Amino acid sequence: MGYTIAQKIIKNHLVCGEMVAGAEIGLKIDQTLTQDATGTMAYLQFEAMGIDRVKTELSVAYIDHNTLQAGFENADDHRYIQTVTKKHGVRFSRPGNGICHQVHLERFSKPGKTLIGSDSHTPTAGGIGMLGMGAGGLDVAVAMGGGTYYITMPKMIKINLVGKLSDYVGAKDVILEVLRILGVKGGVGAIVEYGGEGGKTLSVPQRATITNMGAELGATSSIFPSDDVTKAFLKAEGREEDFIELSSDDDAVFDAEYTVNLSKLQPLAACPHSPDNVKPVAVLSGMKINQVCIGSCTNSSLSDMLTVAAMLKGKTVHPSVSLSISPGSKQVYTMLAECGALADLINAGARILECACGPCIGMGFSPQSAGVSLRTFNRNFLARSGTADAQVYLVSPETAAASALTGVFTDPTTLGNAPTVEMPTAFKINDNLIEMPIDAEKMDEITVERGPNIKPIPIGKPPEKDLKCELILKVGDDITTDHIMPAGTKVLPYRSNVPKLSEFCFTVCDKDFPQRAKARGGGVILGGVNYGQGSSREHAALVPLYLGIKAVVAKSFARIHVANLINFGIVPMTLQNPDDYDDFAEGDQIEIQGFAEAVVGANEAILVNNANGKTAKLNLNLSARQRQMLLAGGCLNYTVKEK
Ligand code: MIC
Ligand code: SF4
Repeated sequence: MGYTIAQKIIKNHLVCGEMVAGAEIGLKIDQTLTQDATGTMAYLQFEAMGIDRVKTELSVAYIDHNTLQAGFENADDHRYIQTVTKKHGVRFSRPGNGICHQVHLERFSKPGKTLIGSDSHTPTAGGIGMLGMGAGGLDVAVAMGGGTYYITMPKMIKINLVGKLSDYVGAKDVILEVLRILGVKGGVGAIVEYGGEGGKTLSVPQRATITNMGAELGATSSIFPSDDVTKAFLKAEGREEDFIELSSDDDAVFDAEYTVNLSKLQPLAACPHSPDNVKPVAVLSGMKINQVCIGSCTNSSLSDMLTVAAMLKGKTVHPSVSLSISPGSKQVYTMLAECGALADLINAGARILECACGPCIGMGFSPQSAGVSLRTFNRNFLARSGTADAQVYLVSPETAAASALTGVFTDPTTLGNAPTVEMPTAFKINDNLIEMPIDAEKMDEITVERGPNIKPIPIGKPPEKDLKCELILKVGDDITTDHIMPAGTKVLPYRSNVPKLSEFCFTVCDKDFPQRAKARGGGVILGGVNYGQGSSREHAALVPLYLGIKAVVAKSFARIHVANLINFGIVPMTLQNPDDYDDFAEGDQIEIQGFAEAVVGANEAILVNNANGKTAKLNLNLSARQRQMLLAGGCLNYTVKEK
């Protein structure tokens, strides 16, 4: 039996475990990346492990999320990351160099290699045939120290692309179509491989748009073959030597296969408040809009920007629309400026932002009250934009530009022929904003600078025998990490200050949650299906830990979040019978009988509702390693103990 692309990479990096879907496997990680909103924690954890130098082939720290700097906090964190990385052997991408995934794709990603990043959109690198996975900061810290990265061996899903994209239909429409078919849970426990004749017609940045949003499918990763298109991209980036050819074997076996006909695709939009709530732009056409934002790690490549510039050239953004544009990297920005396209954007009335995440993570540019915002981003979760009642739609750059000009939802295919935008044969290469680390023998010369915003990390405790507490919060299906630990301008500056951050925990769902949890000394949270989807932010586990949460009981969990819960010693249990969910209400006094035993080895425990006498069977299917970690009170305790 042959192998899929991902199976080949996994096989080459397998440290332990069997390559059988559902089994835990350990992988050697070649490269890591961090961004600033998760990086501070990751490097604090790396320091706590007491390892001098990173042991990966390459580790890069990016500054791209917390760039508004409305107080000293972000600047302090940036300085901390800059100094700690210089000391320990990590390259530092300075603020102004661009969004981690875009820069990594341009300058560092390599087909056939493994990459983990403390950001859920790390599978962007799959566009170049690299196995990129999002992970919690602690897992990245362990990998930087040369430790193994553990995942559940994924199933393999194949998406056959046939045909060719029509004018004004973009890569974003491809992934929105896949989201329409599979939904936000459709990729859980799987790696999505794209292929077919249609795939060959897509450029690396287009492929990266598609693999980037595999995160929204809940997939472990997404990947394209490495072929002539990949080679041309690497050559244009001056890195032809990084090319290797990579494709799946003819007799590779997939667990599921789907076909998407690119020729038949039309412009699509993900409607509020979920990336899989997809409709054709044509049916929304005419709806009044207030804001358009173009950029983010999904759609900020040079070709995206040039397409938008060509569509706006000589025209003016509609008076009722505010348009923001954030190019993905310094490379994109410089090339836009040098060819004059930046002037076309400015002239048309676009508000040009720095090359960073910006509005995507609620860092400014929040829409007006109840405003309709069209964004080329990847997430439209409730309140992520910073405006609680905003209506955010995810669209392609083509739909965004067309609508920015008319002031209403506009199907760009009604505009006639699209401008032709060619990928350059040579990108402008200048890595002057990537700082190299100091040589190992000189590392003592570096003093790591820590601002007052950096507070100690909460540490978990081993589980109690029988847990007796309150059901402190009950939430529904598809709870995202943006519900658990919101981002945005007011909250993000505190990513290294858990006590302060805790004031915002779950406030999107229940503004009294933090006070209640503190007053009661914590308790248990009850969730629905796909609990914790979205971001890799480990703060969605760390902060509940700080507030005294001992366990989360849910119908099912999202991959990165469940790993983060275990890393911080919060026990993730599933309801054996999902219908039992209805027998429990917020505020009920509950017991989990056999709590510690379930962690030690029994796969089951009993949840008892002391308010109405009802019971529910709970499951805890974990690997031996995960059990040890929970018994130690989390990964940090466990790693230190193992050393
Ligand atoms: C996001 O898009 O939600 C983020 C911000 O990039 C997160 C990381 C974070 O919360 O810092 C992600 O995707 O993992
Ligand atoms: Fe940044 Fe948005 Fe991409 Fe997250 S999804 S890395 S916030 S641009």
